[in-house]
Amino acid sequence: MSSNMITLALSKGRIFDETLPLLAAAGIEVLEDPEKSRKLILPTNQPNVRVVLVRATDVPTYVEYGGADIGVTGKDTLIEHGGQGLYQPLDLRIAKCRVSVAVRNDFDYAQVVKQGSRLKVATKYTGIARDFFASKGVHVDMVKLYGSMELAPLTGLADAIVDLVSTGNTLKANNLIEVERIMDISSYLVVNQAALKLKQAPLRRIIDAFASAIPAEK
Ligand code: PRT
Ligand code: MG
Repeated sequence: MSSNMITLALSKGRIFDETLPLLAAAGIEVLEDPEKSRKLILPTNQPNVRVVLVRATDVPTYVEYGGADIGVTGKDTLIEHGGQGLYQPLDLRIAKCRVSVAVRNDFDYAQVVKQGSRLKVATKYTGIARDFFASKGVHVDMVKLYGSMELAPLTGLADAIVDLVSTGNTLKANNLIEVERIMDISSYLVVNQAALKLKQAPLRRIIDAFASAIPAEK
């Protein structure tokens, strides 16, 4: 690989889709559709820029260790990763949602908090959940899950979940209600710190173009 190649890590789905307009502002066009291609490395119209497709939770790791120079990742994922070794120059204000606590309609969350009883929490976001409940003084038993958190309260696996909510439709469809809003989430540009020094000019160009194309605050 030539040393002036810029590798950008993205995950398929909403992050890829919502990053496309920012790439366009930088004059970068991805030449293949990740939903149609089986390739994990996608060329762009710029010979020195390529996109690697990784799991959303792996983006910070790729950038931390230099598997990619730059990436786009949710604040949720960034907090759970820890952010070590990553320069985080921009809140891109895309892929917005929130991290919330949800329970079954018929579960008396306020009572559990008031009485100081233990709460069984299922989540992929154990770091965020631990900090949040510790700050409230609520004792929790944490169950780590990797997906379909909504199922946990319905099957008795947990009393509550900590998960991402955007429209609220998924909670509603599963008879769950949002009882706490922990934090607002959007996606960030993350940059490998060594790459920022070694490939300063091309990375600065991308960072500046992204900055100029960030959607306005709603
Ligand atoms: O899906 P997969 O397991 O492959 O990986 P992933 O879930 O980590 O990736 P992806 O692409 O689903 O999410 C990547 C990032 O998008 C997350 O880290 C968030 O920062 C951001 N994002 C924004 C969201 C949502 N909105 C969102 N609504 N990620 C997930 N959701 C899910 C949520 O988990 C819940 O299941 O959508 C459901 C709720 O949506 P509503 O609209 O019904 O409330
Ligand atoms: Mg998902």
